[in-house]
Amino acid sequence: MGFNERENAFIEWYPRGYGVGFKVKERLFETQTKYQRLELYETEGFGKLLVLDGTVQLVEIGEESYHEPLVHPVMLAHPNPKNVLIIGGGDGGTLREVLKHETVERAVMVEIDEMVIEVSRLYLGIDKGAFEDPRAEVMVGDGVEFLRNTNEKFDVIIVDSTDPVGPAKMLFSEEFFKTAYEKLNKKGLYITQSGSVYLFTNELLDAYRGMKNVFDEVHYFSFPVIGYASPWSFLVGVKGDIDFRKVDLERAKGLGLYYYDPERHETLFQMPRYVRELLEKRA
Ligand code: AG3
Repeated sequence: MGFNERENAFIEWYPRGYGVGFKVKERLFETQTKYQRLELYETEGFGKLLVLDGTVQLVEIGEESYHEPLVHPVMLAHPNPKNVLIIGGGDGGTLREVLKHETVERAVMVEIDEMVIEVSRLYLGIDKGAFEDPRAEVMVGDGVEFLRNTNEKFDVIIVDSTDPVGPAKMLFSEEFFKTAYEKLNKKGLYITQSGSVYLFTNELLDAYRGMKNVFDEVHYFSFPVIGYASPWSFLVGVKGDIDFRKVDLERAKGLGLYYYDPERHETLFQMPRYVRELLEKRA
């Protein structure tokens, strides 16, 4: 797991020996935070690489292939998202994309690991000033606790966590989905990344079933993400009367999108046949 001296590459090993790697130009640094091992590299062809506990969080060149599908489909399907909550997302990429929406009055981000915010702010800069935006409120804390205790309600809740295994597991539990449902306004959308379609299929199906038990409607989609074992899956929970299959193309103008194409929103829902069959079975 991790940096490979012989290859001069960082390689993330997924289950069944499936690897995703990047040739490294420079090892920028490595530290053990209160919660996890954090590594930062300069890669040969994809800019900086951020790694947490041996798993690729993002590569600088291509990170939008994750942040765009995580943020814009829900933001554009919601009729008027004003109050947005982000759980995780310490690098600031999700916050940056959320704040592109003019409807947003307040975006709260709750990240458990202060070091991720610090390191990203200082050495990565993909937040592009989002942390300083007056509409942003950045908090360090446990997202599960925060959501349980807040009196606030949100239009959109975005979970930008690590994998559905290990420390973030709680974020994929039915109990947590229930809390999230309660803390959404009458009409609201919830989205979570839910792992590699091929390599975390069971975790994905478990999360899908949990969400099905809680939300009024659940949608699955996947997207080819640069840096992860693609395709990557996302799950959307709907509360109230919102059609996630339709997005507002007017509001999509001016977002400067590169990967997610709102004019082809329906293509998000393509999936391998066996995944459709499994999801139908779990429903
Ligand atoms: N959030 C982590 C997605 C999970 C990646 N998993 C993996 N490589 N095994 C990304 C943080 C970016 N804001």
